[in-house]
Formats: sequence, structure tokens, C-alpha cells
Amino acid sequence: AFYYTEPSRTFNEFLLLPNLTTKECTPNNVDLSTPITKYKKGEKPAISLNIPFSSAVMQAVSDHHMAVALARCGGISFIFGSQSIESQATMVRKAKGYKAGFVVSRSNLTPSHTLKDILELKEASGHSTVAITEDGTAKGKLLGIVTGRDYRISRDSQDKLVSDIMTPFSKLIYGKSGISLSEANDLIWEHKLNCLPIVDENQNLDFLVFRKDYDSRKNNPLSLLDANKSYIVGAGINTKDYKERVPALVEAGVDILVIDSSDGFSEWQRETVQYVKENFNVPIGAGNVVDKEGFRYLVESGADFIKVGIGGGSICITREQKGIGRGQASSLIEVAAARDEYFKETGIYVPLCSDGGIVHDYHVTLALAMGADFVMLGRYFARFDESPTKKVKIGNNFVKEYWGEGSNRARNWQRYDTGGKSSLVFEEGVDSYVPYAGTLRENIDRTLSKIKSTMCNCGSLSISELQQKARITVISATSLVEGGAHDVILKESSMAAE
Ligand code: MZP
Repeated sequence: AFYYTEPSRTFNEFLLLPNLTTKECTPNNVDLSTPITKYKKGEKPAISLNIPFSSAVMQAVSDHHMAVALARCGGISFIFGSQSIESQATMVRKAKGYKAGFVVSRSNLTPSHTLKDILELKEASGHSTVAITEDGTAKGKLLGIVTGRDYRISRDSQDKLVSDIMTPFSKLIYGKSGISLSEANDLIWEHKLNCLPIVDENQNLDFLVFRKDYDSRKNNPLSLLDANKSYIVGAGINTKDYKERVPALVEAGVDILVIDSSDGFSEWQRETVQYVKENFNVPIGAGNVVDKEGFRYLVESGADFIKVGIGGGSICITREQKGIGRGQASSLIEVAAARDEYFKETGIYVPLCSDGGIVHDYHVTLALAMGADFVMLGRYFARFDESPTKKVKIGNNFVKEYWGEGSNRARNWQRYDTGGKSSLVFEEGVDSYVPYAGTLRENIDRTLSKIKSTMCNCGSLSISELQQKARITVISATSLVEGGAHDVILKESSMAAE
């Protein structure tokens, strides 16, 4: 046997040291955009994200609702593959079908309604509702109401609503998430567009509302806004039924695939990657691996990004059950070095996704500093309203259900198969609860603020700059204690926040 001299380490064992923070190094100036598909030096990746976050390929995490919510924030979901091909393709189709806008409904609306009535309606329904008036002011004649896409009546028949109901009032032209209201106003002014921008709760453009006589063929603002009509959506596949699953997902409009496996260093993965590369023009990630050999094997098979991590997931018991795996930080450090070496040799940059084991927000920053281009999280997203699982009250607290793909509940045997029976022979994951944490948007905004702030401490305005400049130290067990509140008597309010 070969023995590693270094122990296998987790994110908890590291800290970042600050570098000089220059005056222009402020959180507002930090750019978190990141590549997720390989690219040649000097060229641009086919797909990049605005924030380095992806949600896990899990039943309890990534369905079409999560995909839309996370894409709206600039990240990506990989819709879970442990379901029938038809239902996964339907989820992809739904997520792709959701446009970056809302639907208009005239139900309950008569010409005599005032803006006040509409606002009351909004309160009563609990949905985000915006009134559209002829001149865009509260005094103008009411043209229509715009409701959130979760508006009950519209949920199953959005397309019909858009064609039947919206048209008489006004035309919606979809905008691009991530454009701020002031940028939108600049564009509107510059191109003399006679329209009303509708923004989301963060003052980012959701869409533009035009008068119904607006001729978008002559002057299509989409071309003026460098815009995607739909969100970027990923999906997980396995190495068993890929010849049937991949065509259906591609037909449904999937943008990127990932092979979801607990151990990706296998000939099955090579065959799956090669099949996709030979037959489709859709990028595919592979994994999971924890070392240089696994990285090389999958990249040389053609993978567009590599997923790193075995056994670090919060619901994972693979290390206990089978005795394989590696501390997430050690895996990432070795694979990132292999990626950099490969880049030097070939001029091809292969993005890395650090998957599993992120517990604290700062673990994301550490993962990026250690060479990850984006992270994949399960537990983190499972806590939010947008995850597909039930919210339950236990004692005085709300929790959400969260179970592993290798648990008896998910029975995703394809993820763990090493050849043999087509069934889950023993469990590698648990069924659990996680504390309910509210909406994805409010939580991710807080996490992003922390990441940006740490990046400023490290004097870095982008992820690649952080990767180059970061200075990281291993910490001792006693300095870990020093890092939390210590030697004080905590007041109750602080204990609750702990
Ligand atoms: P976490 O964010 O909850 O710590 O980890 C999520 C990751 O755990 C997933 O992306 C996946 O790689 C892994 N996972 C999912 N199911 C299991 C299991 O049942 C698992 N063992 O390890």
C-alpha cells in the first residue's frame, strides 16, 4: 500500500490571512462570476455563472423551483436524476420555460379598480403583485396587474395566461436577471424605449412592460440587453441509463449535464462522457474524484468540469460504511494543483466544483481560495423555502427534511453502483432534518456579503485573484477554540445566534 504522509484535512482546519486591502477593494467592486466549462487560454468559457454556487443533484434539493430560484440569483441547479427520465425532463422543461419575468392576470380586475384595490388584493393573496398603469405612475389608468409566478391560478397554465390574458393589456419583454434598475433606466433612456421596468426585491430588472402596440420586431430590447430568454439549467445523469436519459434532457433544453456518482474514477464514467461528447453539443461534468489520478482520467476522457469530494456530505456515511474518502480540503488542494499543472501543459483550464461538506459560509471562500471555481451544496439549500421537501414543526422550531441519495429513502443505487445488483445493497446516506432558514434570496445575499468581505480582506476583487493571492494557514485545535467567543458569559440573545 501507499501511505500519504499528510493527514486528510477538512475546511475547519484552515484560515485565511489578510493581504493589503486597497481603497478600491470594496465589496461592491468584487466580481464573483466564474467559469463552469473548460476553455482554452485566451478564450471564454461556454457557460459561466454570476455567483459560484450550484445546488446538489439530490431529490431533497434540486427540482425546477430551486433551479429557477437559484438561477435568478446567478447560480445553477443540477436537477436530480434519481427519478424517471420523463419526470426529470419535465422539470428541466419547466425550469427552462420560466422566463425571467412574471405573468399578468386580469382575474378579479375590472376597469373600475384603483391602485389601492390592487394593493389590497396583493396583501390578501400574499403574492407579489405589481400594478401596471398607463403612464407608470400611481395616478395613471390601470392597464393590468402583474403577479408572482407562484400565483396560484397561473401555476399550471402560464403559457395560456400569457397568450390569453396578458396580451390585451400590455406586452412583457423579458429582461436579464442581474441588471440593476439604474442600468435598466440608462438603457431605456439611451434607446428611447417607452416602457416600464419591473424590478425584483433587490432592485434588479425582472422585465420591461411595454404598451400593447409596441412593435418588438422593429426594436427588440432583448438584443439591446446582451439577454438570455431563459435560465441556465443543469441536470444530473448516471452511467447506467444515459443513452435514454441524455437525449430526453437535451430535447427538454438542458444547458449542462453532470454525472452524479459517489466515486467517479471509473471506466463507466469515461464511456458516459465519451458518449455525450460524440453525440451531443452539451457540456458535461464528471466526478467525484479526490486526487490527481482521478482528475486526469476524467479530463482526458473529455469532461468539461470536474467535481471533487468523497464522503464529506452532511448526510453521507460512505466513509463509515466503506472506509473510503478523503477530507474535503485535502482533496481540493491536490486536485487544484493537478488542474493548474494540466493548464500549464495544455493551455486548457478545467473548472473545479467542490462538492459537499460546506458547513460555514467561510468554507465557500476557503474552497474558492484553494482552487474551486464553484461549490455544490445540499444541506445549505435544503433549508430554504425553495427546496422540494416538507417543512415540519418539531418542538418550537421549524425544520425541513433532507435525505441523502444513498439513503433507503432515495435509493439512488446508480450513484453507488460498482457493478452487480441493480439495487441499493446497503445505505451510504441518512434521512434527516435541517433547520428551516427562510428564503433562498435572503440567505444567499448574506452569504455573498461575507464572501465578498473576506475577499476584500484578502485584497482580491475576483475569484481568480483570490486563488493566486490567498495565504492559508492550518490551525491548531486550541486556536480553533480561540476563534469563537470564549472566556465570556454569553447573554441569551448571543446564545440563540450561535
Ligand atoms: P452537503 O452540502 O449536504 O454537505 O453535501 C451535499 C453532497 O453530498 C451532494 O452534492 C453529494 O455529492 C453528496 N451526497 C448526496 N447524497 C449522499 C449520500 O446519501 C451524499 N451519501 O454523499
